[in-house]
Amino acid sequence: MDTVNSPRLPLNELPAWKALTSHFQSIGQKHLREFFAEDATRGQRFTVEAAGLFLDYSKNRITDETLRLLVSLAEESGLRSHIEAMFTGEKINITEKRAVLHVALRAPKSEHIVVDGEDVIPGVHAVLDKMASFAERVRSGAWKGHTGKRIRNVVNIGIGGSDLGPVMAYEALKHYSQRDLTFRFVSNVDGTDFAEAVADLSPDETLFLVASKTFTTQETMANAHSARAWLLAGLGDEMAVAKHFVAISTNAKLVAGFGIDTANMFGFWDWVGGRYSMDSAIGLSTMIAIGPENFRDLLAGFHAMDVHFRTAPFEKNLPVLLGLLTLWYTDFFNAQTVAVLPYEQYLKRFPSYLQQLTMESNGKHVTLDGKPVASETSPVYWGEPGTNGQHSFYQLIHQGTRLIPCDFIGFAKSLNPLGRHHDMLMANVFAQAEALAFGKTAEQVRAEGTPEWLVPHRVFEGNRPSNILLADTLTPQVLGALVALYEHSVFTQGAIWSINPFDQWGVELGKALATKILGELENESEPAMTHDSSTASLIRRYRASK
Ligand code: G6Q
Repeated sequence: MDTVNSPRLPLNELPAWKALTSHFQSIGQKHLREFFAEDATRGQRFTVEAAGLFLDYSKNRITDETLRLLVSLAEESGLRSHIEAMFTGEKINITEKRAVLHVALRAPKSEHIVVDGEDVIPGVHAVLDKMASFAERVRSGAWKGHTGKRIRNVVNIGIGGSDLGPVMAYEALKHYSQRDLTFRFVSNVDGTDFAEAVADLSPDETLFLVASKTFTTQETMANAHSARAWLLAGLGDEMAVAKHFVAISTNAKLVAGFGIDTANMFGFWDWVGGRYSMDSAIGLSTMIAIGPENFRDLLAGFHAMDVHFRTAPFEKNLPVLLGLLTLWYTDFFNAQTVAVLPYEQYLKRFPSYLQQLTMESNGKHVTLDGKPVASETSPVYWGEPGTNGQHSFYQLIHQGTRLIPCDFIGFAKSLNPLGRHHDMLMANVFAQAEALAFGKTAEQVRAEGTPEWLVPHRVFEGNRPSNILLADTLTPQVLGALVALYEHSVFTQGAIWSINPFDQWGVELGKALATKILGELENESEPAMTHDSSTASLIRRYRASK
């Protein structure tokens, strides 16, 4: 509790912040064309490589001095001690009084991390071993359903952190998945999600993984009960539940209450936040899909980035640099969003995954000591896989009025080599980043013979920053490193903003109101309501027409 709570000057009173403010006045408007013209080695110098990921950050509106000041800001904010506090199990999630130890989920057996007097590492490996033996039984067909048939379909029921990681990882690593198994992910309380997920499945070949840390989440419990009813309607025997349902949870009592044999429960701990849990038992669907060995490679990738984050000097530290660059645009250029643009079809759900990781973590308006923040916090993250976005929203990134820093993600090799496709894909990554940075001047447009009236429309101002992340191939290991990179970039920003990236009080109010309103929607007689006039009349209108 002490490290993150130790008194610190407000962000905008730190010497490095003040220095950055005046530094911004001098270079904020300078064009990337000038930066590159002044230094022929910029494209080689502003790069960093770790855990199988290469980052070219040269197309950012920065100088060596910017980097020096940003690194000083990280130092003055106590980032170094925050990192140590996380890795050593201090209760840095102060509003929930919890340690934050997703890094323990991928630590080797030889490590020791003690929380409340107990080394957590043996427990982590015990769960991984239990997951592995279960996953192998499902994959081999040794695990049989109630009627003796092998499992063909795996349906993960969970929401938020208990859904977005598993579905992203399944899609990202589909190339490595066992193809005679079908995977579905049900999250939304909208009954359509469940109905469509099981429409073509047979209950006797279907295994449900109910993924819920608390086992109280309204959406997940509603879907789990509907799944139970669907299974029983098909198989007609309560005993079937034990063969077709397993739970991933920290709440053994409620799991047993649901009728799931707690021998088939995979546990985790209160120090794993939902959005940081895809490498815990919440990743059981991933492990069944890709197999235990590939899952261990995924963990190894996470761990490699963890070690880098903890030990590399800040100026060579990939997550620290990524976090600092994001903060530079958010707080000094007033950029409101970041576009994440994976040029890899398998990463199609990566932007949605990142939305939760970044925005639920750093979308905060008060500091750790409860005071209003001194600057903007998390930008909005969004994106689509390339090249699709190019034919839709890239227009705004190139010629709109907003500054949108972009993270491009690409791979040297395709998992599905097909003629010229991969060269075409990667040519687009490099071309987009080049076009964004350098644009096209009016003189260049005129020189092409463009009539004068059309010239303004065809000018690209350029000076739009981007990062390019490259890796060799999308392997489980690389995916682990990529996710850990963003986790620690979020951590870096949170530490500097002096906010708590590990709570999510902002999701509470809507949940509480929905519980109250649900009663009013289902009430037989007209309920007495205390809502504002808009909410009350919407409820009346719905009641009348439902
Ligand atoms: C993530 C959040 C949230 C959580 C879901 C599901 O960091 O805490 O998205 O993962 O609300 O919670 P359960 O796993 O408890 O069902």
